[in-house]
Amino acid sequence: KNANPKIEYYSRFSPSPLSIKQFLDFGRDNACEKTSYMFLRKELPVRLANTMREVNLLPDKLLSQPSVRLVQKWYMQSFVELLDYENRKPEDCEALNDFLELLIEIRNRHNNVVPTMAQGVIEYKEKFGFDPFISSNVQYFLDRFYTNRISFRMLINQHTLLFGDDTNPAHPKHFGSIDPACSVAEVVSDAYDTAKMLCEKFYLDAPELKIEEFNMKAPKRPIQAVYVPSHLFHMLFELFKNSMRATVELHENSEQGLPPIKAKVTLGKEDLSIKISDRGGGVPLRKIDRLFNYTYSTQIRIDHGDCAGFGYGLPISRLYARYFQGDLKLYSMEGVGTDAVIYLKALSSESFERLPVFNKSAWRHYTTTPEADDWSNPSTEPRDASKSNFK
Ligand code: W6P
Repeated sequence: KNANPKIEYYSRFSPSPLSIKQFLDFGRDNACEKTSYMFLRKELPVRLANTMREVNLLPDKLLSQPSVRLVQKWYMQSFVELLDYENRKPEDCEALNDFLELLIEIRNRHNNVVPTMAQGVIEYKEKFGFDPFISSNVQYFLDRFYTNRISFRMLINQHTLLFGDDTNPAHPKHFGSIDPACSVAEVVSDAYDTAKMLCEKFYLDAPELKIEEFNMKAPKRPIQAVYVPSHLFHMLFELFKNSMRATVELHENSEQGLPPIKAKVTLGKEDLSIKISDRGGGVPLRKIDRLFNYTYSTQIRIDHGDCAGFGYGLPISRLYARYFQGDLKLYSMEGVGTDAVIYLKALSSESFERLPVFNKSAWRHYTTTPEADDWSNPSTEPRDASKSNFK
């Protein structure tokens, strides 16, 4: 099915996950461009091929949508272009320079993968309607596909930031995209400010922020993480938009003004946790899963322009958290409000990339049909005792 036998070849390798510590140590200790080149010219095709095999397992009705085809074309082109370097020696300076240029081109080519895939899901739904089996397949696939994309861009960004001549003047103490002393509360506050501006533009008001810290490891010291600040910002910005929207919409006509959003940053032995709490009225438990569902979130958008809920924000934020072995969870109490918690690993040596692997188990997810549910359905019909319940 794959026109290119190299996809088959590279997809047999599993991706090699790196920890934040490894990324950092590599960038810090006189990073070697040749080493990075040697690693990436194999690892990038491996990660692309693993994901391309999985794209091919999507249901035909989805795979045949024009936007999905377009995304497939981008992946194939990038894959083929990377193979040009299979036989170019790292001692060849020109190879190193061309490779770096290529990475930048590939990054640009893949800029719109997320909205384009979303378009594919919309096209599919318009033609064939909502199907729960396909929807759970799509969920499984997109979580893996977008995680792969996050990881792919992480690798490209590290290489281009460390070895390109556009060394980041804004952040001289960063190593590539990693800040070895990322002040978590500062990122919380930046993300809040950005969301606040957006919120004020739409609603002419925004709730205040209160930040608290609890550092179990070093009491009273500000909490720092070895992390990718842009990832953290992305997650927090998304959470603030949601919290602000809920707060403003619930309290629009109330006298007391808006209840503040509270942020609490804590550091323990194992976890660095960030909780964002709003008093926006909460979400019933039944609807919480939907907030992370791609097939669900592709329909309800537009109405609020940019302020909150532009579709894929929450599911992708959770992928960012999980990418380095953390998580993002929502705890809501309907009628009151919502706590959103981002969990990160406290130790950079434990934050390994969490990467999808294309194997038999992944394959089975796409090819087996779900069995009958083994929990009861709520039913209004009284049970007929004359008929056996054991069908
Ligand atoms: C809400 C819904 C939501 C989603 C994500 C984060 C915070 C909140 N608050 O009411």
